[in-house]
Amino acid sequence: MYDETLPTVEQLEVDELVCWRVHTRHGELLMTQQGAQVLSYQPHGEEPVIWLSGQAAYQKGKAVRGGVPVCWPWFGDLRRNPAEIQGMHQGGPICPAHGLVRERDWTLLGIDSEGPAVRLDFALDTASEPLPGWPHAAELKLSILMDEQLRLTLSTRNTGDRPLAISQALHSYFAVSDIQGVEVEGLDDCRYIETLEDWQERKQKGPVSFRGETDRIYLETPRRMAIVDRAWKRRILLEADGSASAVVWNPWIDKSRRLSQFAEDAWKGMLCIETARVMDDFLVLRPGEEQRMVLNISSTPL
Ligand code: TA6
Repeated sequence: MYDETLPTVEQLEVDELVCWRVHTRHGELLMTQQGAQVLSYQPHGEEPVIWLSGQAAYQKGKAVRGGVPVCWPWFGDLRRNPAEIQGMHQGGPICPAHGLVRERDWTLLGIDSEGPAVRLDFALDTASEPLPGWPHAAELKLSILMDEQLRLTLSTRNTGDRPLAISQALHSYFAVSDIQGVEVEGLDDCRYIETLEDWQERKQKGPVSFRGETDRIYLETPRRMAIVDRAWKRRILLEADGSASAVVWNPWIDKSRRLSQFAEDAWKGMLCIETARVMDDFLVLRPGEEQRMVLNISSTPL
């Protein structure tokens, strides 16, 4: 007799990409080998927690819009990174936004079920699979554990003989009822960089609410922050370890028109909160050193 409480993992092809659909008694997850990218995550009986664009393209070498792209070995525009990180790049013009690994296939190390939970482990070894313009040896791993929550652990080990300077982010797209009615709790009194106003430094007062394009880098962030969504009567809780910076982004109306794989009104239903190591919170790894960044995502009723 089939025991429906046991998890199921199905490997499938979505257009050009190898994907896995994981179904457990808690919810459903879809992820792809390209970029070891979580694409969607929905607890049973709830609205999706992780947002995926309705115009997502599943093509080799093109990051899928939505889910949790991994930004590494730099976040954002390389030229806006600290000099130590810029110095790690020794290539010519090849320096795409958000680094070099979200458009490459990672190696599946394994899929394990632990009772009602499922864990998928991926790795990318830059010694055996060099990144263009970034001639350094590192072992990058992402572990995704789905039980009643979703836990992502991104680890970097410096397998070379010189220090590594890296900025990174789990660029999580969250699904919201309407960005105009949600708030982000937990960032009160945090310093942030207002990238839309000449990268000036500001200080957050109270919860973050949204009345226009928002693209802020918060610094000295606490372990816990939450998206409060009164219309969907839920709070999405983010708990981070090994990260003291976070990016809060919504493109709003005008920027949405310039984004690929993004419907004109998609800005209303999504919000990025990106658990990061950026700006003065970037990673420095001695030879042989490993550092981890953990993000635990859960949703609770309001
Ligand atoms: O994390 C915020 C951000 O840097 C925005 O400025 C916007 O560019 C977004 O990332 C999406 O970047 P992408 O390269 O995925 O289109």
